[in-house]
Amino acid sequence: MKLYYAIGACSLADRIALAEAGIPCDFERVDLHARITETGADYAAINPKGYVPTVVLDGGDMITENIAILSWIAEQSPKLRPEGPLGWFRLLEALAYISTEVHKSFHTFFIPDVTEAEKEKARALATLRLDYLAASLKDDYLLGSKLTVADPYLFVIMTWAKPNGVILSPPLTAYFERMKARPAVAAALASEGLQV
Ligand SMILES: N[C@@H](CCC(=O)N[C@@H](CS)C(=O)NCC(=O)O)C(=O)O
Repeated sequence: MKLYYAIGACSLADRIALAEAGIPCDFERVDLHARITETGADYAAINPKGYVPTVVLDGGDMITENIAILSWIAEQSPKLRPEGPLGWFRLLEALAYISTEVHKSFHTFFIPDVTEAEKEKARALATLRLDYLAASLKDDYLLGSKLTVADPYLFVIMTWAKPNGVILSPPLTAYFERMKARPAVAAALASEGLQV
């Protein structure tokens, strides 16, 4: 299988989750401005949505959207999903919150020529969304004592906080450091040449 990614983008969540799951994968970098991959392929022809992540499975089927890709990884690797009768739904609930509330609250920072006032508004919203998670964090990971595929997604968004002036509360700073210390996370960061 192959993951189309951009350096430091939300596709890093899928790279980390794949590493945690021990699922072998090839990686192809996408230049999101030029819409060309590192092999010179036209990215729009691969995924007409034009953004990352995209996964192409060994049989040729394509999956897009972090919620779907991370759910697929969790299905392959049950250790990365919560247990119990509501486990799947707790996972979807967390992935949806991270995608549609936390991830989206960082959107402004990636728009060129955005004003400082707009950035300040975005910081306030991102802080509000993250504060909810800080308050609900009762254990080492988002959904309890073990890592699930929701954690790499939140972690990657948190890597965008400091560079954009979003201050993480102490519980989230501790969570961030805990995630960073995981060998799969460190390896994924190194693969993309990132220091966070
Ligand atoms: N709805 C998508 C959004 C993915 C997304 O926001 N990707 C960003 C990188 S984190 C991207 O590729 N942006 C470039 C663009 O939209 O042109 C998902 O959840 O997977």
